[in-house]
Amino acid sequence: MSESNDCLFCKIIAGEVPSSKVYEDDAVYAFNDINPKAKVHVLVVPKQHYANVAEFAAADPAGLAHLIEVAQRIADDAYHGAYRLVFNTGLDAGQTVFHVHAHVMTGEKLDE
Ligand code: D5M
Repeated sequence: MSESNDCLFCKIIAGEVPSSKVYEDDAVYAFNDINPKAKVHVLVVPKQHYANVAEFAAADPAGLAHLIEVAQRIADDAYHGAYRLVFNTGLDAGQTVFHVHAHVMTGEKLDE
């Protein structure tokens, strides 16, 4: 479960595909979304490969809490702690990369 051969985000974490890194520690990697939907739009991903947030939560709840803590810190730095956190789950919800990722959208007042 640690890495999936054909996973884009596993390749980004491994440095095999370039990315604009925002933050990294032993458990998570954060980088700017290539197609930003807000002034600051960062993807935060666990280094372990899980297909979606439910799978991640079931396997590693503390890891999910840590990922959210990292998202909070990014928003604290970018825009006084105000942010939108989105986990698209499933094709019909717009998930295109099946390695769980939090979209952290912040840096400005967001549309409602
Ligand atoms: O979100 C997948 C997101 O991943 C989408 O917002 C584009 C982004 N993306 C795709 N490729 C890259 C690279 N190479 N760098 C940075 N961001 C990328 P989803 O919720 O699955 O639709």
